[in-house]
Amino acid sequence: MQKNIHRLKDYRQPDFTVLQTDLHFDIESEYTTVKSHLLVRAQNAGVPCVLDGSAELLEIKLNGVRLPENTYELSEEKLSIAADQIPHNDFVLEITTRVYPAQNKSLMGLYASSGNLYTQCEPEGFRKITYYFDRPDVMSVFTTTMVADKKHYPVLLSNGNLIDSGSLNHERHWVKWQDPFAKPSYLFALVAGDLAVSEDTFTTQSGKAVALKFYTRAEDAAKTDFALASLKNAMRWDETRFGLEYDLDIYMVVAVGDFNMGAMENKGLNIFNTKYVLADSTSATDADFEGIESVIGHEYFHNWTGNRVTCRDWFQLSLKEGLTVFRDQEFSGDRAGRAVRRIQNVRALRSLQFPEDAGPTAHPVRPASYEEINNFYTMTVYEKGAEVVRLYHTLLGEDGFQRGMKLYFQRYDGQAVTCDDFRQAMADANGRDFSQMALWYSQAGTPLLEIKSHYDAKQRTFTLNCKQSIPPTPEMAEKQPMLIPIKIGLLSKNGQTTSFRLPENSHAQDEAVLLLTQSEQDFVLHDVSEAVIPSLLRGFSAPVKLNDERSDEDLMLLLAHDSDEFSRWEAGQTLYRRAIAANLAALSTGKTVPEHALLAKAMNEALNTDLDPAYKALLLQMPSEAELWEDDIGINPLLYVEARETVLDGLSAALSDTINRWCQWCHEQEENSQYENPAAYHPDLAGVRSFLNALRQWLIRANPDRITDIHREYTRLAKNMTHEWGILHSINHLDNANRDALLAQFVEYHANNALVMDKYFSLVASSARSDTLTRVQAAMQHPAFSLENPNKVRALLGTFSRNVRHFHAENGEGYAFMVEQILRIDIFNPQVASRLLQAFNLRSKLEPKRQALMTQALQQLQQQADLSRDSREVLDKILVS
Ligand code: B3K
Ligand code: ZN
Repeated sequence: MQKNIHRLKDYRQPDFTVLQTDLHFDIESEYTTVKSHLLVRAQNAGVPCVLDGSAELLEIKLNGVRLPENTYELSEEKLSIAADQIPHNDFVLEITTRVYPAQNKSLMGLYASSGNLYTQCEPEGFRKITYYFDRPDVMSVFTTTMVADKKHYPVLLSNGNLIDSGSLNHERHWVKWQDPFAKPSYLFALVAGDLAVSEDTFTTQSGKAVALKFYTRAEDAAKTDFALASLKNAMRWDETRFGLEYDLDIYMVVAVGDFNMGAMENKGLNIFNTKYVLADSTSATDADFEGIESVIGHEYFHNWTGNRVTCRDWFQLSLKEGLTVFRDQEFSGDRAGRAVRRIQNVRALRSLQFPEDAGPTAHPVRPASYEEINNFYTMTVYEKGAEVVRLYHTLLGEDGFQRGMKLYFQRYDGQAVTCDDFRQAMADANGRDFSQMALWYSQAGTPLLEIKSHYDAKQRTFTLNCKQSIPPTPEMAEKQPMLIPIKIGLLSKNGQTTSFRLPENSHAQDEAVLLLTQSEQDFVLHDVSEAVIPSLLRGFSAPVKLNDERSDEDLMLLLAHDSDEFSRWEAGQTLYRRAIAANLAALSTGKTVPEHALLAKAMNEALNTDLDPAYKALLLQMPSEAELWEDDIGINPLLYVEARETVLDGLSAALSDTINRWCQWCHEQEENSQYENPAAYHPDLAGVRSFLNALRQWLIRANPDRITDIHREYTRLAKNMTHEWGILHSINHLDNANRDALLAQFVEYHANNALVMDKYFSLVASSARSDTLTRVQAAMQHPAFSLENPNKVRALLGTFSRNVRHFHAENGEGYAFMVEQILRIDIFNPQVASRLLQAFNLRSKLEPKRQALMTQALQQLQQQADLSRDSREVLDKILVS
């Protein structure tokens, strides 16, 4: 296949715009006929009219006249009408296509799931439905008429407001929807089927009543309460924090079990993966509830950041995604536990985005080129993009940031714009020069920050010497220094906050944001009364790696006393990292691993405090293997597993009494809680349960024979999925009949609940047991498993590919197995296949033997002549790395 690379620098304004789009869907059981009526305006004279599309074309008319076949060309992905056919004035194009939703397993365009029809158009799904200028800078108002069988498709939905409906005859009915807001085709949506609705209303701050409607299968309707409440919270929050109000009379959410990602922000008609809508505490964990709140918020916030102001082209994807992730993170933080949420976000960034930024598919927040845009819905565009938005917030403060947002909406409402426009609005609203911020959008790779400090007792100054470097990435070797805000504080040797004075100020302060703009800079803090310990990069004030020279003792002091909760937690993480590195060094040279008694003592003290239990749960989480090896080469992944596990073994044995005591405490908190139903989701009890689940892991590690108690506990607590999950997770690695019995019981009980079965599949795939691959293969035969369902694939195969021990098995069977599955999936769902393929990103950094095995497995894919563009792009990058 010939490579078709799209480049940011080649952007050109569209040759045609659409003034009005009227769509007509005639839904039959086997196929749907789509008639599109477009009022088109040429922007440039004398050019052919090129539309994107790949659907079966039945007819094309221009100004009411059928176009003869010799006046247009139809290729695999385009329809091009000859320039001499294009009238001078606005003209009408009528295009008729036929699509086959039941055969569409890519879950892009119009597809069927359990007999109902759904669409997914972002980024380029609309072209699978009809021929169109399928690019985000072509914005049009849409009407959508749908005609379908009354019995099979009683519910017919599209964007905007329902303006008309009627009966055609006994069997068929029709509806007409109108969306008053101009939008790009990627925000189009349609749903047709037999669905139940759960309703509520929301009154906006200006007093407008908005109908909220959640559509699900009838048997799931009772599980939408939490999502509905989350939506109302999100709507209120956006009014209060950002002054943004909803703009239509109706907001619909439709839940579907077959969906490629989490959810989709189509104007007025969000389509959601069931995972982010349906929940009750017997089937969803507290973390699932929190996921629902954040995704419901995310899609709602897109209504302004994405829909009202959209992207000029797909290179600007982070304009809407980074900003909207920032907004959903702030929403979750304001709802409950700011520090805990921040740490969770940083953990995800480090274990998923940092490795991406250090691997073969590394790309800037605004990519410079792509072959398949679906490959760029990444942790970099989303999560690093959100960190970049957070930088403005750190630099400007809440008020300055909000001034920037206000100007952004004033300037660009109803337009398709770029990341530069956003940056300019932030700068102009605050009279700042943010030109250096452009580098955060154009340079890939995680900056490395090195900080050394020095106290001068005579001068009473404390100097921080800061250096930055940005590693080379596949598309860019040389990098320029970026603007890095470093938030700092100082602690005395007994853990007290110590104030200081910045040279430009006359007053003392406890905290400051230092702006590093060059490769190396000294920051001198004055009036520092004693030799202090710096608390660095507070709140994770920039997405960088910090290489610091602070001693273990200093970090232990920070772990005990730092008033910044992020930095306090981070001190523990750095200590873990050092301990694991020490074990790795010992294991690689055949020595006994060290004891880490001081670390055990420090952790023990940190746990025996009155810190928030959710926070303590995070103290117990060690950095993942992916975080540990990302800068190494010649990696033997199993050694990292062992190094990490031996640290855990040592600590869990040393802390056994403390762990037991806190387990007991957690149980009491729940039993004595004020809630009528403590098993339900309550943010404070969720914190207690997350602590308990983290403790359970340590407990079973130190005392595997406690599985009998655990079994009893399971029977008592099985009415709450967070407990069920935590218990199963803690014993999932044991080669023990009890474990098998519990897992079997779990499957039997939940066999009919697709979302809970996903949990089962991920337990099977994440186990450390030696028979894991065999069990994964067996699970693929389970009636609840299907390669065509992305949730199932992610739960079983996605989880397996992150199971370091088994994916990287020494004989290469993990690699071979995954390649075999990717080959099968790629045929019908390239998006899911290419996502799985990214598990192989480590190839060039592996030690020679594993590298050879991985390469050999990947060659099988390379030989596949009709591999999808999605997988081919990723594969090529992995193989040249
Ligand atoms: N905007 C969609 C993502 C579409 C992904 C297409 N591969 C969901 C979101 O970010 O809200
Ligand atoms: Zn989004």
